[in-house]
Amino acid sequence: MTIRLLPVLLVTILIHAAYADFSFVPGDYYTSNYFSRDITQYNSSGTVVGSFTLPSTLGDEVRGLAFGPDNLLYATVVRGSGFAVLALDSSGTVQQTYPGSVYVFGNLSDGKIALDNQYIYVAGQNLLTRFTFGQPNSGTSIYTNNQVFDANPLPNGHLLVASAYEIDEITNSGTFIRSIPLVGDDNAYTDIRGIEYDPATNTLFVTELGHTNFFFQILKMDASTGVLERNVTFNYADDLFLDASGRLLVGSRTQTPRFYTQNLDQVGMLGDGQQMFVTQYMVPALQLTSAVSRKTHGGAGAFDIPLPLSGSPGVECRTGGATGDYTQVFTFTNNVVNGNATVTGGIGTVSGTPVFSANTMTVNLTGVANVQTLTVTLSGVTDEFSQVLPDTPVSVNMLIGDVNGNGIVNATDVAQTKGQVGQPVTSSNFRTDVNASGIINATDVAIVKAHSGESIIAPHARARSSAAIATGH
Ligand SMILES: [Ca+2]
Ligand SMILES: [Ca+2]
Repeated sequence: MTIRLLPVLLVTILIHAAYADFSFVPGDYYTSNYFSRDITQYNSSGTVVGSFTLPSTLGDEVRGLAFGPDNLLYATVVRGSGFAVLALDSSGTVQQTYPGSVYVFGNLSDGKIALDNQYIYVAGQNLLTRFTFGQPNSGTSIYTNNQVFDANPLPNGHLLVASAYEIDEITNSGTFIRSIPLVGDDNAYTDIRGIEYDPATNTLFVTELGHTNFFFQILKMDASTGVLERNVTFNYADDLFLDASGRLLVGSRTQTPRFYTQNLDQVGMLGDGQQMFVTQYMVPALQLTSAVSRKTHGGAGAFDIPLPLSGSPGVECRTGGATGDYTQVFTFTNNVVNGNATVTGGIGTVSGTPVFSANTMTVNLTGVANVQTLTVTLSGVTDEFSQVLPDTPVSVNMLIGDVNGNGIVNATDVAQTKGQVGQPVTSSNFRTDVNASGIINATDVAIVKAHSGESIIAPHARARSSAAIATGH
């Protein structure tokens, strides 16, 4: 008896362990479905990593999902002849319940939810219900039409709302602004199910069940004019979500959710199995947070010269050896996976391909000339969430011997270097180890003296100085 039960027990434990990790992870996707109380979690690669089942005491089904500005997951749940919006934390504990009276069980596509910083909107039946954050009993209908299926807040504080045959822009209190026509197909929407809007490109995406010879469409449209720019077929396409990387995730009544580019080319799928409602936990924006010029000083280790991202460039005062070699390390908000670096100002070239490790990108440079401003431009840097950094230039002033970093090499730098001779190289004096040998000695003093008179801030002085060096005077 025990032997026969054991495998079953093991399988149960394994499944439970694999799905016990339901949590809120930046970039992860979350889905729900009609006729189910499950919320499924997928990692950013689209693999199922967790799930949460709503206790039946809290609702009959989970429908629309959206993350709020408070990082809680807002879920529309069917409750008998009405519904509720539950604000769930990452353990699935209900933090707030917003009760509604609309019969969202009445249509499989009902219950989509959208949020802005002030309100929660739920589409269902012929109504758009609006709640004020933090006020559970604030539910009020702000819009009516023939089968209201989706809403999408806009940057201007308005929202787009989709009924089965119409898309309107309204204020957040429901005042009508305009209708967006469909210009293309037969100039008429047929059974819209979902909408999504990209303010960056003013593009509107629409799913509709469609009509004869135009079934199950995903439409890409100009949001100002309604002109249809492209359409593809996806059976029972329904809820749409524009993810952090700009890809469109589309759920379906009968199909596994799919990813599309904004040009509606399919580029992947989400896990395995049909899911209707889709969303993503927010992702931090990809930004460059710091840059340094790094050199290893023999046995004393590596030391970094900060390269400010704005204002006056940092000053690299150390020698680059016979071939002018330097290394720059860039640090970002998120883990980065690829990208390019090129010299776009000054004399020098990028050597090899950049190295990516966690949230850093390391760029090796060679042939870097002295007494110049060098600009390295990062392009196409992409993070683990497929977000791409805009082209970003970072400049450094190359001035060997400028140990105090004021843009000119003079007696002050010589004196400062002399003052450190014989001292161990530390984070407070490493700039005086100008040849990065790991010791500060007469060689460093001699290098600073040899470059004395050179300047990054006075081009005329630099020209004279170079000429003097060239002629040996
Ligand atoms: Ca100086
Ligand atoms: Ca040295």
